[in-house]
Amino acid sequence: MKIDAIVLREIQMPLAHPFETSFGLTTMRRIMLVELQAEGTTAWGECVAGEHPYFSDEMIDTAWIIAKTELAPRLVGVEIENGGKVPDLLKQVRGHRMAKASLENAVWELESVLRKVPLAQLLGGVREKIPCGVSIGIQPSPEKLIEKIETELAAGYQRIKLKCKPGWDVEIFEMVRKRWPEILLSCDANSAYRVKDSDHIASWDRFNLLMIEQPLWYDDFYFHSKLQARLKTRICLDESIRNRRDALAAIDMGSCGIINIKVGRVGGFSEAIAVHNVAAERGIPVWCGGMLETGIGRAQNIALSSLENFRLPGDVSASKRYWAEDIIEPAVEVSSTGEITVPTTPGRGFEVKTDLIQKLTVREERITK
Ligand code: OSB
Ligand code: MG
Repeated sequence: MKIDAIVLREIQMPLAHPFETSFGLTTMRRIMLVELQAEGTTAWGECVAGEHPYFSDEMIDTAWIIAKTELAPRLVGVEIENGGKVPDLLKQVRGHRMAKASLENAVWELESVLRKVPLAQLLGGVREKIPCGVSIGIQPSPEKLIEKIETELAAGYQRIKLKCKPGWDVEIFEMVRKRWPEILLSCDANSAYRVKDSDHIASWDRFNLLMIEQPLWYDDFYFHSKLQARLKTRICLDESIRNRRDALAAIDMGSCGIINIKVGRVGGFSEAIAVHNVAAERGIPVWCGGMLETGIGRAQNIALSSLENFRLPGDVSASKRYWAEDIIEPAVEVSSTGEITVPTTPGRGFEVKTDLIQKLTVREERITK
């Protein structure tokens, strides 16, 4: 495969519902899309870097400059055998995993189109349907949270994840468990706690949570292993896991019992598959995280979630939870049993609405040889 041109685009889209985490509130998304023009066809990638370097040290503007000046020039005009060869072409650049993933994933998509196989199959997927959960942001009031949960459960979602932080935790879990003693429930702190909060976090065992996601520092394994030793509830690591070696270290140290895989956070499909495999070998289940993606990233998350060891409901949910109008068609829909059907047509399995993308574009750059 030879890429003729790579087009970077920044689109801006308001979220249908503002999303609040322990690190801040998002109302408007600025998203870098990557379009590959190659072999008479096109393929797309989405960069999950945020508007600010709060979730990770990347943000859309760093991803843009790195993609433009360092990554895209290493891919344009060279013969690329398949998506799995991309990490090697980009390895001289350290870090910038979200920027790398947007390009690598587009190459996998291109390969799936040219070979006329579904992207899920190319990645090694085996599931026809994937189980879906939702991530519910911190709400203006407990009452609003209850309403949200009611809506999502009625829609069929199989697992409710509550964003939490000091001051929005035990009282909230208490209230939710009183109302729904049996549902699959988890929480995600996005690193809002410290070692001194260990007793407090240990008291959450009584809520029978499926997992506690990333309670401590975003770059830590050691203190998570000390905390995990005190808990019955499994810790799930998100931010801390950057690659396969991190997954191995975290599992061997007992830092977690579950791993959230975000393909952008680990630098692309190749590394995501490697994390998936090493977790599978050690009996650690994984699930697919979300980063408020448009349909392009969402479709790629669905494909990834079809791999065998994605055993728990992911944060991959319906387009309408995020966007008034998604940039793919059909929009991603979730069945009344809380599942998404994995497409069986070649490529990503959803059409990209190029006219809509053009309307949403605020900057554009074309990289050729
Ligand atoms: O930690 O999983 C996270 C969104 C932005 C940044 C970090 C996270 C999230 C989510 C949203 O939880 C998941 C989704 O896309 O619905
Ligand atoms: Mg998380």
